[in-house]
Amino acid sequence: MSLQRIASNAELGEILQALEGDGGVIVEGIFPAETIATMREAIVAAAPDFAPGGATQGLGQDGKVFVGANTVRFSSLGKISPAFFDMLDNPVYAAIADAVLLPNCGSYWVNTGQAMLIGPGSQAQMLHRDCDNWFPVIGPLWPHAPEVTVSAMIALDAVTDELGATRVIPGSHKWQDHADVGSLEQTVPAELMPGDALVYSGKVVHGGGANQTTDKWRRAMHLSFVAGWLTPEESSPLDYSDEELAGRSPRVQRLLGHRSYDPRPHIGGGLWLRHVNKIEDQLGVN
Ligand SMILES: O=C(O)CCC(=O)C(=O)O
Ligand SMILES: [Fe+2]
Repeated sequence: MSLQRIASNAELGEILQALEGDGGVIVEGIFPAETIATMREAIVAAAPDFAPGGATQGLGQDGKVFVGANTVRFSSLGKISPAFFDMLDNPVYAAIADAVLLPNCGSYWVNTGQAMLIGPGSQAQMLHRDCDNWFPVIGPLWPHAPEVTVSAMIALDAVTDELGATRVIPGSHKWQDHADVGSLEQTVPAELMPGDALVYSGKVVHGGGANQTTDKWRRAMHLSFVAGWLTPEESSPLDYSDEELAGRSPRVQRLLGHRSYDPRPHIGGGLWLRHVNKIEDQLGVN
């Protein structure tokens, strides 16, 4: 069993079918080389400002590790490079996220835009499902829970098995028993070239791999979205001012919490309303 690799210019339906079938798909060349090179340079330059193991989020118990002692993580990537805003407007990832999330969720926003750098000698991350951030909603509905989050692990350098490629258990998004997160033996590595992304369901079991090298870093970034009626991991609305986002697209403004949640055409209320007068601005209509 391995993950399917599909070129980013393939039919959207082909990508969605692989994502639906396996819970994850590698989309090759989804982000342009220049964007990735710019983002990589900015992330490498910023990384020394962040302590390894700092972003533990209080997670990981019983010897299980969520953010390893030699893993560097940081967010607010638009602060270090505007290339991040371009990534939010990436048409292929936008089309995938729209297809997966809009039918269940109304509009969605950024959950993570985060550098995830796994250092030499790091052990594998505990296996988990990203949707468990919102366990009180997901748990009782499992296995019929809606998709509320979709993620992309994006390579900034070549990401190999040896360096700690994300490991996925294909098909685990359909397992009946939510408590079952399988074992490392059931996982396959999502090896990526720069600009490739592992796009995966919030329901699929996965985890960062062990970095088996003594001197090389796994350089990747995580860009994930969540239903606009759920609280994201990252507080993007506080991280960016209206001025910083003034020239950005309505999509980018909404993704970073500077426009309101819009349930239409689904049932639901307008949430996260802004202090603006025009109703179309409040609800994020272009
Ligand atoms: O670093 C990785 O490869 C995976 C990280 C991850 O899945 C997470 O933190 O939710
Ligand atoms: Fe994860």
